[in-house]
Amino acid sequence: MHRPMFLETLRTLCLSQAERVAIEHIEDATEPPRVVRYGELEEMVLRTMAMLRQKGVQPGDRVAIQLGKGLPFICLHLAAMRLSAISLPLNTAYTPSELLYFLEDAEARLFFTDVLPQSAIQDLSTQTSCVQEVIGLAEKPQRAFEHLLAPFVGADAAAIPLPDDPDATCLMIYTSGTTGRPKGAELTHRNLTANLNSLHEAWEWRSDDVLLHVLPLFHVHGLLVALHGALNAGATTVLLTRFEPQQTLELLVRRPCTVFMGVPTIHRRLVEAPGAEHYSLRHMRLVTSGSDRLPEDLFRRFEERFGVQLLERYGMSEAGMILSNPLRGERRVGSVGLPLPGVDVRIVDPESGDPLPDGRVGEVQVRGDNVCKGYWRQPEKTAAAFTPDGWLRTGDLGLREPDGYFTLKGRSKDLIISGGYNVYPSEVELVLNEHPAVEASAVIGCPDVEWGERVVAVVVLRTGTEAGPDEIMQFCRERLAPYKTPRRVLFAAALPRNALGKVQKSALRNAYCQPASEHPNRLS
Ligand code: MCA
Repeated sequence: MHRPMFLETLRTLCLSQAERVAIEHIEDATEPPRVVRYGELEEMVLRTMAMLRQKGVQPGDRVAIQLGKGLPFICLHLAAMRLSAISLPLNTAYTPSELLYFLEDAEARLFFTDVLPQSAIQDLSTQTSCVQEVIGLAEKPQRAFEHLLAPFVGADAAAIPLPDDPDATCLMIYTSGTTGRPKGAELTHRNLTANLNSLHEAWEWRSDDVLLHVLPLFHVHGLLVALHGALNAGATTVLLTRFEPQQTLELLVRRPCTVFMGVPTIHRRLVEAPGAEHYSLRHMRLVTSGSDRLPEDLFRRFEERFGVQLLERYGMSEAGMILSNPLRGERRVGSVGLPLPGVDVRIVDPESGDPLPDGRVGEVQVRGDNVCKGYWRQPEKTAAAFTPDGWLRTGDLGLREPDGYFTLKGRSKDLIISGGYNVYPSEVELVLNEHPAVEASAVIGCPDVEWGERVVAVVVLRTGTEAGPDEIMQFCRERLAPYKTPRRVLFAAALPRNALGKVQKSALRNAYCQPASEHPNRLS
């Protein structure tokens, strides 16, 4: 039986339900939303394809997209994939030096940005050798994009066949690791489609669903789970440019919406929003939580306040969604649920690699058509990420209950999750160590009610040098996106190390993760 890939499903929907609303983009609460029907979306994607082709995009080329939420992002992303090129979404918070790394590493051919001002675009253009054109849309992105598309008609691109190789890379998502710089996870048409099919079945997506979308589009959560999920079902996405709790509650109730997806920080802000007690979300079909552990108190408070139970699920950029609590059936607090349809999950002994019996904690490993094919131009890191028999090592620790539910129990990788964003300590330490006064540094995550964890740096200064926490934070801020920048910098005479010289992060967390008032800034 022919099972269509995502782009084919979407094109069919665009033609068969041209009048249904695909996107309602709310940029400014005081203005009416920009409504795009499925037929119009197809037309815009075709014109974007024609524009990209005219700019020389060939199959396999990387098209970097650093745009805020809106139609330009969606059209460029879908059009690049339709041309068998590779969509490369980039976080809008990246600093120019971070950006340069991604563009060079991916060897992006085109770079669309509404973040960088014209002067920075000029600097960047001279610094990269691979990017053939930087297209700046900073001034009124929507209008600038329409202007860019004006000369093109969709009919010219309609004849371009859909990508025919399901195993070709169509999307690259950068993720970091415990060592070195971020690497691009290569996702294929098959990966995206497998994940959508799993979620369609597990969450019972419907064409009359209305999704309120408040997440960034440049991550798997906002892009593949939320946006693609809704498009793949022919549903309507109400796209909010920025998450704002009051506006979100208002829209969930008044629009009304049936589906909402968030990270724990977002759900907490909803529960704690002034006037939240006046809102009931009982009409909602599905409210999910992911990207970070859902604290038990939040699970309970959300249900008490809004009359609907959060559905916690677990995934990662390399594999999309892996485990989910059931839509119907027990949503077990503290558990990430059951393997999604078509996804195999096992727990193994991290040392021996042997599968472990139920109830024992080990590494969570995943296999299925959802799992990416590896990291862009990094065969060694790709090999290290998979077991010899083809399972992806997630680096997360967990156990399986006898009835099949999985519970996460920590991480074997050095990773901080703040507000649903992954922060890799090694990346922050590399920057800290560039500061002339820094002899050594270690970055840890300290528990935080609002953000899950906060980034804290412990720094050893070179003898005879002086630097205060503000100076060091500023140094980081200039080189790292704000969410990676340490919120606190503490000083130590030395870092605790094991016999092999490895910094003992757990000792640091025990020593330093305490309320700010209990810490002097310099410890000896
Ligand atoms: C913003 N800031 C942050 C974060 N977000 N700092 C640490 N961690 C963060 N996550 C900074 C801002 O730059 C600002 O810094 C200050 O915090 C206050 O910003 P605020 O306005 O309160 O934040 P916000 O803009 O409202 O953002 C909070 C947020 C956002 C809505 C929770 O972080 C968010 O959308 N998170 C979701 C991330 C996500 O989608 N993750 C999925 C990836 P300053 O004032 O100093 O400039 S993981 C994934 O995709 C996997 C596959 C999965 O399973 O889902």
